[in-house]
Amino acid sequence: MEKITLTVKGMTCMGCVKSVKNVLEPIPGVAGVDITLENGQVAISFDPAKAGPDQFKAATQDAGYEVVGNG
Ligand SMILES: [Cu+2]
Repeated sequence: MEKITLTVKGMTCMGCVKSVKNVLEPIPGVAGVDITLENGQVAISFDPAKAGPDQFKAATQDAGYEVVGNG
C-alpha cells in the first residue's frame, strides 16, 4: 500500500470534501481517502498495482477542483 497527499484548491466546505471523497473512494485500488479542508490536503492510500496519482488528479479535476501539488 502506498500513500500520496495531493494539495487541492477550491474546497470550501464539508460538501466539497464529500464530493472529492466520493470521486476518489470508488476508484479501484483506493483503500482510504483522508481530507483536511483547512489546507486542502487530500491523503490517499492506494494499491499502486491498481491505481495511481494521474487517475486521482484527473478524477479530482473532473469533479471541479484544482490539484495544485502533490508530495
Ligand atoms: Cu463546498
